[in-house]
Amino acid sequence: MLNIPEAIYKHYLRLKSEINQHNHTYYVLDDPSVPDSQYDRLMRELQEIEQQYSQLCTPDSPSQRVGGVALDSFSQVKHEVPMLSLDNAFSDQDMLDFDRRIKDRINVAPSEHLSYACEPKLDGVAVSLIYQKGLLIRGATRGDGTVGEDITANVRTIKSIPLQLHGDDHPELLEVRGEIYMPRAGFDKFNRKARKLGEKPFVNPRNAAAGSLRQLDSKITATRPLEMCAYSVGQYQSSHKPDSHFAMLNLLGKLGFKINQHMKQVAGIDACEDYYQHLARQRDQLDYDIDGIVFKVNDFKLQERLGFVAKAPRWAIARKFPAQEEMTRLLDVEFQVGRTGAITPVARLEPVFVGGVTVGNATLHNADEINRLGVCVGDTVIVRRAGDVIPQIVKAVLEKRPQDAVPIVFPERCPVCQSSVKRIEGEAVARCTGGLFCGAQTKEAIKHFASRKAVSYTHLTLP
Ligand code: D41
Repeated sequence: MLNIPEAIYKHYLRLKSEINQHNHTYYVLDDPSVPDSQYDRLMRELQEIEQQYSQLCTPDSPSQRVGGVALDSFSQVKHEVPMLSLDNAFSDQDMLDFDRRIKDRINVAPSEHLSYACEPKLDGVAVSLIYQKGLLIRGATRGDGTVGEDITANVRTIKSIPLQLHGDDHPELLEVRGEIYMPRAGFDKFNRKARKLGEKPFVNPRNAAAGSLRQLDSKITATRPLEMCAYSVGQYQSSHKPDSHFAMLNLLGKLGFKINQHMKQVAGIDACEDYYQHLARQRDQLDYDIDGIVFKVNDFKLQERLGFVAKAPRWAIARKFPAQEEMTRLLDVEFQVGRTGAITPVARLEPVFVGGVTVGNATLHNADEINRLGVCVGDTVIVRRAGDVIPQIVKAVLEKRPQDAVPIVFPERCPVCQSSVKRIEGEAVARCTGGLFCGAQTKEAIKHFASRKAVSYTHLTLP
């Protein structure tokens, strides 16, 4: 082992801190501050020094986020402080009852307004992260709340998780709890690529997050666009403890964690209802899936007095949103011809209320997707609608297949002009070969030409 000259060591620490800072602004604050090329240059420089002085290559080095050797299995870990679950509320009345029960228990007049912390309920995987003397030493899944799996190698690859707490006044021991999730953009990108390559897409972002964390090879996890948002603490040893949930989350933000930007503290259960309505309207515009809102009694002393029943705290509740996945029946499949002749199968569904709207159509993408889903006309299917993307069929419920279910046959001739349909080797899309002879292609071409995007483009390219 070589001795490190002081100047190199100092330079190394500066590089490390700069890279950590970039990861934080990019992945926690969602604010890309330096071009990728600059980031890559810093990282290469760091790695070169680590290659020469191997003692620097510790688990908290940002170079270690690419993953390491694959495991044979995950070991089990016990949660010293159990990870509780959440009770659900499905109506305004459930929320009023929740508020009333709490006030009864702590002898507060019904007319008083309790302070509640409100936050979106992210749809991902609940995890626990332990920091000793400021360093990440263990990451685990929630499991059944008492015993989970050690996924330390995988969580280290997630760039919004600090490997080292920020500042120098951090707790001796800190267990952060939060949700690891896959933002919709990353999920859609992953699935688009999988479909193009004829591979299996993920059913929804929650499965994508769970599947990515279940990888024994952390190098695979490292390629998945996962994020973590902190929502509470377990073990906590420090000279100072915030006195409310809201203050604790703000502290976690200062220590380097991502905390939800929509989190808010409000007074009284009516304000909780307003918050719920407000977020329900914003749900489609968020970058990630949420399945409801979590409301927590803000004051830690009150939380302690309230305690928990069975495995859920009395001081918290999750008010659910309409489901983003529902079952319905596939009535028919139509084949639409686009401007470039691409043929897209569109499912006609028995209308169903999903993700807050009534859905009657869903895309089936292409022939590969139809084969992969193995879906028939007449089948009961699961449709998913999240964000403003086109609803998708994610699964056929085979147990409910009727006797007269009809397999979907991809047409060999264009449904509009009868020209032959061709599929280029290695491409997922099938196309009508009719060109402008095809009525559908002509119509779409004119629509495209007249569209604002195309017109402004033409305008820009004209001399
Ligand atoms: O966003 C979430 N999924 C979320 C989950 C959240 N924002 N807060 C949560 N708070 C708790 C308690 C109140 C028990 C600390 C939770 C969960 N629990 C939770 N996630 C999975 C099981 C329980």
